[in-house]
Amino acid sequence: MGNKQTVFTHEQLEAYQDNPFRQRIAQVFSDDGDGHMTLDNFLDMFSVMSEMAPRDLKAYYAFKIYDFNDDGYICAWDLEQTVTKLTRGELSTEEVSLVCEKVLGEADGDHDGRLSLEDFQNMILRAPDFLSTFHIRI
Ligand SMILES: [Ca+2]
Ligand SMILES: [Ca+2]
Repeated sequence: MGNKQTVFTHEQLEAYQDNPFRQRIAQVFSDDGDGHMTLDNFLDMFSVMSEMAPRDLKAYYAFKIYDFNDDGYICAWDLEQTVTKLTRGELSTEEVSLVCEKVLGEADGDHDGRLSLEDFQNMILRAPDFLSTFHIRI
């Protein structure tokens, strides 16, 4: 078990319950990919989301979570789902499209119209907000 903690605080569980990506997070961290998490899956998730986790590790999992259709890239459609959830539905469809265009325009380093993990990691250096959902204060 290493130094993983085994008891969750009320605040940690609340932060998780309140996370707009909860369902996606559960899918990514569950062994079977259908969102049924074992205790070990939970522990892995909390260690990735802890403030102590290295940024690259967080970026790797954030990328998987934002890649809604699991094809290894964040395309415009994935990005729209992401921005809509990050802003908790407070932006209009046009505003979401504008944000996505801007993010893709700035972060798509090789201009293939979608974000690879490398594009995404570069984006996070400029827009750390994209990782903010993946911090849980411990
Ligand atoms: Ca995708
Ligand atoms: Ca690209």
